[in-house]
Amino acid sequence: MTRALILGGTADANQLAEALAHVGLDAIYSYGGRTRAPAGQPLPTRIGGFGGVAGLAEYIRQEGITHVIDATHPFAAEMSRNAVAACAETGTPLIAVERAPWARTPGDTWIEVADIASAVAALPENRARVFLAIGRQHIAPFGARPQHAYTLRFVDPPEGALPFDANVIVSRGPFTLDGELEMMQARGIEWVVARNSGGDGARAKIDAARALGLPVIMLSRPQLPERPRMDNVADALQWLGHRTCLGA
Ligand code: 3Y8
Ligand code: NAP
Repeated sequence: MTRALILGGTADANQLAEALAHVGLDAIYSYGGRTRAPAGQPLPTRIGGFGGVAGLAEYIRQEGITHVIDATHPFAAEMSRNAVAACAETGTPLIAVERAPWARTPGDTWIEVADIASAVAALPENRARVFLAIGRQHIAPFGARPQHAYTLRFVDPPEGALPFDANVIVSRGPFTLDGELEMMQARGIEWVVARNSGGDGARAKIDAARALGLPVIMLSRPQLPERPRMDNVADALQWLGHRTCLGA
């Protein structure tokens, strides 16, 4: 009897949860507990870490999980690595729903960097108006360049002081092209720092930067261990042995 664990927290995971609930498959949706009020799901939901590889392996055994679907974000590298290790340890089938990275298109001005330190180093010396669209967890290193006027975007209001003077937009996305164009023009944004998340939920800022001729410092994805991958929810459903109702 199939009992699936969805490692969630993304638009893809939400679409998968809708589809699994629709076909009545026994599944649990898991959030890491990063945001104060995560979106509700049509499946039983758990929130918070498992306690590393051992904790996830124990959870799989105790809950009788038969399949794990890693539908986390491409930058949720630790969760993805733990899932590979725990599924190997327990002999549990694992699949990753992993959307393709955004590809540079004509008109894009990207500076591709491997890590946050390189992103900081890629900023200009002279004061500029910089939109840091990389969330809350990894912004402190930009404090090394206090000459810039930063705009940050968080899912939840900041707790306590920021590591440097900045203007914060609180919004959880998904974002629209018109909304991004309006925000960037109103704030006179000159540089954008983004992660190559892929998917549609956050690509509007990339399209807006292209339309405005702005440079984007683009953080490349972390390396993940090899694991079976699909780039769409319909295939993941079929992997679980269910005819998809998603038009495939
Ligand atoms: C808690 C679940 C949906 C899903 C929304 C997607 C789209 C918007 C793009 C920008 C970039 C960023 C950030 C972002 C995107 C979707 C999707 C996606 C980027 C939620 C969610 C959780 C999180 C965690 C949060 C991180 C943060 C990253 C903001 C829910 C809304 C910047 C990633 O405050 C914090 O600690 C936030 C942490 C990890 C990265 C960071 O380091 O700060 N996502 N995002 C999940 C959990 O607890 O398990 O609250 O409902 C999900 C979504 N985030 O359609 O409803 O699918 O990719 N999320 C990045 O790309 O750099 C925003 O602002 O342009
Ligand atoms: P991460 O750094 O890869 O994981 C750190 C630890 O958080 C994991 O080892 C695990 O703790 C716990 N964790 C992460 N995701 C979890 C999940 N879905 N269910 C249960 N525990 C989880 O993770 P992250 O990058 O902070 O991402 C956290 C969540 O936000 C994920 O759901 C991800 O899909 C979502 N998200 C992240 C980004 C991003 O930019 N990173 C963007 C959009 C959405 P234990 O070791 O204790 O098990």
